[in-house]
Amino acid sequence: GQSRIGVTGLAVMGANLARNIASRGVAVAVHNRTGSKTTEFMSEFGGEGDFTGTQSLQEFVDALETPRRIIVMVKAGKPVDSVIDELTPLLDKGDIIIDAGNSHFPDTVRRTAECEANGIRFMGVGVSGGEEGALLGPSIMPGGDPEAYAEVKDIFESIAAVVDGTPCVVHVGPGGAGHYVKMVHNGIEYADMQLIVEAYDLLTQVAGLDAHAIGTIFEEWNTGDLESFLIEITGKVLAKVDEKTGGPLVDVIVDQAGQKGTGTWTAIDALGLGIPLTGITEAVFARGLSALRAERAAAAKTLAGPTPAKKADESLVDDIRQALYASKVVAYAQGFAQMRAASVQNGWDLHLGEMATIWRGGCIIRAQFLNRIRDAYAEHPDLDNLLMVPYFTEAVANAQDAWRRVVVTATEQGVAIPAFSSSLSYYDGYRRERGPANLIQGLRDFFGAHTYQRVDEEGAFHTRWAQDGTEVRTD
Ligand code: NBP
Repeated sequence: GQSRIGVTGLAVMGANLARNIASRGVAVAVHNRTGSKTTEFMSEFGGEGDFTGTQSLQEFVDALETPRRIIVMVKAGKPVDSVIDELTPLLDKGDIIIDAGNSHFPDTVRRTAECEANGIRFMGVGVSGGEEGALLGPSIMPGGDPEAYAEVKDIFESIAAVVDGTPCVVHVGPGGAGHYVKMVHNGIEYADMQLIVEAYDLLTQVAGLDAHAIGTIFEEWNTGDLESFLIEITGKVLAKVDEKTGGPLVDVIVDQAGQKGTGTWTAIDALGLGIPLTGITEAVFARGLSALRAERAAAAKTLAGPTPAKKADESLVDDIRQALYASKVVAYAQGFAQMRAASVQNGWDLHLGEMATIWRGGCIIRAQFLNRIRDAYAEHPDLDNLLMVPYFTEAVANAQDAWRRVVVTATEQGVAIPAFSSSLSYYDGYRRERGPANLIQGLRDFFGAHTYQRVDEEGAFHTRWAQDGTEVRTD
């Protein structure tokens, strides 16, 4: 018989996704540009389920029942366009192409329109969880035509991670919404990791602890509010003993972070939307700074820091935990505010509580904490900012003294904490009814006649700074 779904692109993600689908009793046709990979896949995994290995795209397309459901899991960027171009002439109206890679959402918007013009339904689907997630249960963020989604919903729900009986997949919204949400997920992952490494840095530089001791602290933190996959694996990475030196492995890993660009996309998008996204953006900048390794080596010999101060006291470790939690709340509040703004701008009608729900399992940012976010949106679907629900308002209020002490200590001791401190600045800026931008408006009016509004009168005003200094109405 014919296969219900096809997967083209059999690198680690595509192969594991195909195996996950087949493990649910679904017949899967598989294909890869380099045919030998398909042959290898079939000899290694062909016995696991109802697979049909195909060598040409024509053979692949012919192996599928209609409407055809085709998952494309190739390298993001040009390869996705190439595959769509090659598939298009072989497909019938109503067939569905599902791009499950990490595509940039504007590309998804464009591809959706291009495919639609050819009568093909296109879906951009975010898949998180790395190779293990793809095989055993990822978090899936499908975007695109809801009727197309209905054709694959049962398959997606059967392969996704499950938390408390709920699969970690929901139709996110039309067009580029799925890849957008995946992008913000990845951005939040950047912020989470940056907060973790700032805590690690303080525990090393200020508290004077070694990697193994810090690993134990993270293990303990993973039993409380911070419980999450990333905190859990931080404990494991810090505990790892290097086979060559016998010391902690982290101590011999080069301090230069890689990146594939999704954090940068998230930050750029936030700038375009005008949404303050300090946690994620500082995390991207911190990776950039880490990459300037040669410059840092020179600067370390040249630029002065503070004279090393007093020893840290006992309470520092718990202060850092609280600073990490409060900063994390801010990073998520910002990321969710960004999704809300994008939803309004694009008419996506994103249900933010559902995003928290499908991120509870399968993905890299999975955490207990997401249950709280889910509850917040269940009660207040139109919430402007997560900081405003009682649970988070109180959590940050309780943590703020510790948070401020940590920022002061780090600053005094010369330890860089861009995410901790910018999150605190965001918090302090957000809770101000009247900020200092009145002066910005005064300056803009001075040099550019950009006008200002008054607190005591409607309308737009300009002061004739260079002339007689009088104020005029300009509206
Ligand atoms: P890669 O991103 O390494 O892509 C390799 C696949 O793309 C191979 O099947 C390759 O075929 C195919 N391909 C390329 Br390259 N150019 C092609 C072209 N012009 N036409 C057709 N096929 C082409 O694979 P991956 O690591 O499995 O990731 C797949 C997607 O999933 C990416 O978008 C990635 O960002 C995303 N993702 C990855 C992870 C992860 O943990 N790795 C997690 C979440 C999402 P070939 O064998 O013929 O070269």
